[in-house]
Amino acid sequence: MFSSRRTAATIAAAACLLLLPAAQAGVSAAPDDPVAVPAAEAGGTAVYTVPDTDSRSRTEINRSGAQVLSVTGSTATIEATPEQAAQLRAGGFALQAQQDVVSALQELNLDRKAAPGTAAFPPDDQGYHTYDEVNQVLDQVVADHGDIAAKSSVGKSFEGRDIPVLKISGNVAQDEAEPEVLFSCNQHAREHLTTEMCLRIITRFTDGYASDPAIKEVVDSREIWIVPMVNPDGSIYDVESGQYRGWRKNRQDTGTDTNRNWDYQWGCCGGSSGNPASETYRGTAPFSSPEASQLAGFVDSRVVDGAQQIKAHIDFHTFSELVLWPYGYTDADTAEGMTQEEYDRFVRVGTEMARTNGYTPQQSSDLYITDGSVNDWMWGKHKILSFTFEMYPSSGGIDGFYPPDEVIQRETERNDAAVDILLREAGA
Ligand code: 0X9
Ligand code: CA
Ligand code: CA
Ligand code: ZN
Repeated sequence: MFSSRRTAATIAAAACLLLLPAAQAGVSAAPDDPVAVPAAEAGGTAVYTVPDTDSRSRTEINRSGAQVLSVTGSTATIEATPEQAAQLRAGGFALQAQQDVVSALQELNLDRKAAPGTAAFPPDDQGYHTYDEVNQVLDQVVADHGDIAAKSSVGKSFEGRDIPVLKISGNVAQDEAEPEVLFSCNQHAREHLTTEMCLRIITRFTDGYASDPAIKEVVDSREIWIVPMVNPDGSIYDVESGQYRGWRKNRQDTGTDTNRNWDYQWGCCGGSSGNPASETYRGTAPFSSPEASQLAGFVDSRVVDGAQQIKAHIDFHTFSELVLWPYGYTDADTAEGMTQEEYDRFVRVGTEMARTNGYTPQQSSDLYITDGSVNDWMWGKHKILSFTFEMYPSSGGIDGFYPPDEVIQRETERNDAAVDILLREAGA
């Protein structure tokens, strides 16, 4: 049945569908059967490394419908169907096959002792928080620290879930004239380590408030907004079967890449796809995805007396260990809405943050062109000093999205100093 469904799918749709191992796609493979259908037969995607790429060629790779997963130096790791791989090879790219995605996921799921019907995250990854657990943490933080923490919602996801936001500040119930800072996580479903990053920020600034004068100083002089799960539907979908699915997008029809759906130069420049099956599908219109639209509405709502209160922002992603700044839609440093002086500030702050965590700082289009991404909108519309962090690991295939829960503490603490720098810079 799996193969007949596969045959019925278009090749393009298969790129997405086949991220689902058979056992969790609701089809007939036995849960204890780890044998993958060979990728070529399946028409499924595989992971390849590609040497000697630059931002131009990586944009070209994305335009073929394949997807750049990570970049280390000039070597890109990409995910492609056999057809896309053949096309890229014909275009002169030296693809080296690593592993097909279905078997990579099956291997990973076996390694983490995942099985259908087990808890949402596999038994070995219980350190990660599900949507319900995120809400429990937020509720507990508010119960313990109601003077400095307040929970609300930026709005509903496509499937109708609240997208929670926590505010942390002295006199939290008042809207005070203090620089506001936004941290957002988990736009991409499978990037679960980012949710833990937002939770780390929350616990550090609430648990540390009473005992750490430096923390108290920051909390009393800023209003910090944290959205730990921008894409709850996708995040839940990725884990709800008990086995990881490798899902990236939201759950609207075949999924929109919310990080291509922001209303700034939307779809302008070949940095997103118009094909609904693509992993970088930009949606039917700017802000057609409720998740991007609701988060944008929240940011718009922080304009008070004509002045945007949010001064700085980090959107956390995985992976590649990068600090990225706008614009993503163009290779140019300066463009409409970005003077040389403003660009230089991004370079200065981005480089300073990267020195503390060992990431590589660069303009986001140095990775590849993206249009409709969150940072371009935050800066282009609101002049918010907006960065993307691509967290741990520095390289890898599909497994790069699923580091074992043992690394959560180390890899989230790693960004403490960078987070502090951004909070400082919001007052500059
Ligand atoms: O492609 C993306 O959306 C981000 N990479 S990921 O592997 N997490 O999907 C990078 C976005 C960088 N572009 C901008 N920030 N403009
Ligand atoms: Ca305050
Ligand atoms: Ca305020
Ligand atoms: Zn991402």
